[in-house]
Amino acid sequence: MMELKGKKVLVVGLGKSGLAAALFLRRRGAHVTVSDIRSAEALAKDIPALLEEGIMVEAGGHGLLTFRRQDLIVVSPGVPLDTPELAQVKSFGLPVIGELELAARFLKGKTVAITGSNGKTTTTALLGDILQEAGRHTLVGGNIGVPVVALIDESSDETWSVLEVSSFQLESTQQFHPNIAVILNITPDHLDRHGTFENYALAKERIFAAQDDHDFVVLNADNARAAAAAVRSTAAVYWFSLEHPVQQGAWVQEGHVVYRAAREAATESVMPLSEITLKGEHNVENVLAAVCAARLAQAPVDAIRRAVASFKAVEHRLEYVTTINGVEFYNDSKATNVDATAKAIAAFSSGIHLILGGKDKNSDYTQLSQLLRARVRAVYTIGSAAAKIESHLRGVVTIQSCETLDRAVSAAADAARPGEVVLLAPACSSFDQFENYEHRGRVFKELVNEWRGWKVWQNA
Ligand code: UMA
Repeated sequence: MMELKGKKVLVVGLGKSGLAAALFLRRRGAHVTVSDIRSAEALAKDIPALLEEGIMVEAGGHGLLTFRRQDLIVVSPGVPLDTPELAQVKSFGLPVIGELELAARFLKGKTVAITGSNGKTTTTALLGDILQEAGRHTLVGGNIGVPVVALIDESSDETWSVLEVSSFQLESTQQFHPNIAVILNITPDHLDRHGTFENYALAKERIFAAQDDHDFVVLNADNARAAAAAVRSTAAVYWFSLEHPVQQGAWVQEGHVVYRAAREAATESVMPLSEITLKGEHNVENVLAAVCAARLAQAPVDAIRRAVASFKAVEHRLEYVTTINGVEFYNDSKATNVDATAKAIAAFSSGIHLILGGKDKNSDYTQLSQLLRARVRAVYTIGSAAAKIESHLRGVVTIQSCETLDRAVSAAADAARPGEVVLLAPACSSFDQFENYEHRGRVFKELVNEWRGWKVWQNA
């Protein structure tokens, strides 16, 4: 375990991860400074508590000197590793690690880590429920919203930590060593940070870089880039597939989720697909991945079945909001890339009124064309990506330029007929108009409820 007492540590970024990391490091006796590009006013709510703990705060920018006077630098996931300050200190040989790597060095017990371009939060929450149902002491954290460093004090040798890990977090890992690693899928995302798809995919593969042959990696046999990772893993490879049986792992057979521990082992029936309450084929994939990881963690089949059957969609992930005059409203604000939006569209057969847009991530929206033609009645664009989306999709589908979410909700709700669906699955990040995707999803739900009030008033 790493010695922190008396060490000078700089934490870069004062969001959720930075705050949790700074407090943890201080409690372990380090001399901690936090540096953030946001102004002191913007950080005002956190500064007093930090100063009280004896943590120094640098606000309004990163000073080169602050970076140099340290023994260790811990970066938040949202901070790119190629900033001039980090590049310079790395060239001096100063250790730079991410919050996940720091946490992993202290977290006790066993770890399952789940990554993927889409589905990781749902799968993480689901696996957490399964292990809990199986009677394990379970902790859930990571990209799902609870920094891993905040789990350390609650962990013991008996703990199973289920961690959602992002490419941002994995990029700065060194010894991070999950007992079970899951890659759900790899499709283009975050190209603005990683530059190329291959760089992004290689960051995801770091999830198994420190594993050995006592560990397991669970891969999606139906996703070419995730499956291709198998050759570079030293862990035992397990598979899941919606399309065909796999040698060892989980798949769908005659309307049931089934699992096989090894090629020679018997195939176990885990549960009928009809008991899965989550919507969309992509969620069956998430269930298959969770089942496979849960069996590898030796959770009994009946506990898995109970937990999956009672699992409700996580907020902002194809979350059912309400039905107004026969029109269903779904909030998939977490669909922040093109692939996630494609999956959300595929969950409905037709009659979709789709709200698209936000901050572009260098994405190719033409990839949605086929699905839009087949299932979507109209697209309502919002945010700074609107013009690009409109130019990519011109002639494919009816597009209404709405600029803001409130206008898009009323335009879509006005146009939708009974039996149709209004779907927020924007394919973009939210940072141009909202604090984050959660904020965007909450505003969407409020607007839908206002719309309901308006309709009730009109009909009165
Ligand atoms: N900052 C700097 N310098 C920089 C860049 C940013 O000081 O060069 C500062 C910002 O001013 C801000 C802070 O860094 O004050 C933000 O840090 P952060 O972006 O790492 O945000 P956290 O609040 O710590 O949240 C992070 C994850 N955010 C990102 O990866 C962008 C959260 O995932 C995660 O839930 C949380 O840690 C706990 O683990 C969110 C996310 O959007 C949900 N993730 C991406 C995704 O899912 O697509 C990867």
